[in-house]
Amino acid sequence: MMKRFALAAAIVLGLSTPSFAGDISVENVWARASAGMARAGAAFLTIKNTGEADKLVSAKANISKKVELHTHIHDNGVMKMRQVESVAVNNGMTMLQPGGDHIMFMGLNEGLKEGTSFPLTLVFEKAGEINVEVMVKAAGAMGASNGNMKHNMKKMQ
Ligand SMILES: [Cu+2]
Repeated sequence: MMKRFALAAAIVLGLSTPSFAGDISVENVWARASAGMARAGAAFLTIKNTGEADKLVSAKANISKKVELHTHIHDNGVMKMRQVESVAVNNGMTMLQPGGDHIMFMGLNEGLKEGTSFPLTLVFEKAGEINVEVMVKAAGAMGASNGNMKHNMKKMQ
C-alpha cells in the first residue's frame, strides 16, 4: 500500500516538472536606446508567475561583453546600481523597471538603436530558460526630464 503511494507520488512529481515553465510568462520587454557613445544599456520587463516562487538567476544576449542582473540602492540619498546574484520571482507580478531591478548590458558591441530589437534569454532557477525579444525604445522613454530638455533647447535657439 505504502509502496504504491510512493510510486504514484514520484510519477506525479516527474510529470509536473516540465510544465512548471508554463507558470512563468514574460512580457513588455524593452530597453532604452543608447544616448551618444554609451557602452552600457539596460532592459526592463514584467514577469508573471502563477506557480511557486522562483528566481531569475541570469540572462544571456550577444549584444555586449557581459550581461548582469542589477538593482538600484539608495546610499545616503544617492541612487547607485549594484550587481545582484538573482532577482526573486514570487507568485504574482515582478517588475524590472527604471529605478529598480534591471538587466544590464556592459560593453555593448554597438549602441542600441530605437526601433530595433534583439534576442535575450532569461534563465530561471526552476523554470529554466525563456527566450524573449527586447524592443529598443526612445532614449527618453519613461523619463520625466525629456519634456524639459526639449523646452530648454528651443529657448537656446
Ligand atoms: Cu545597471
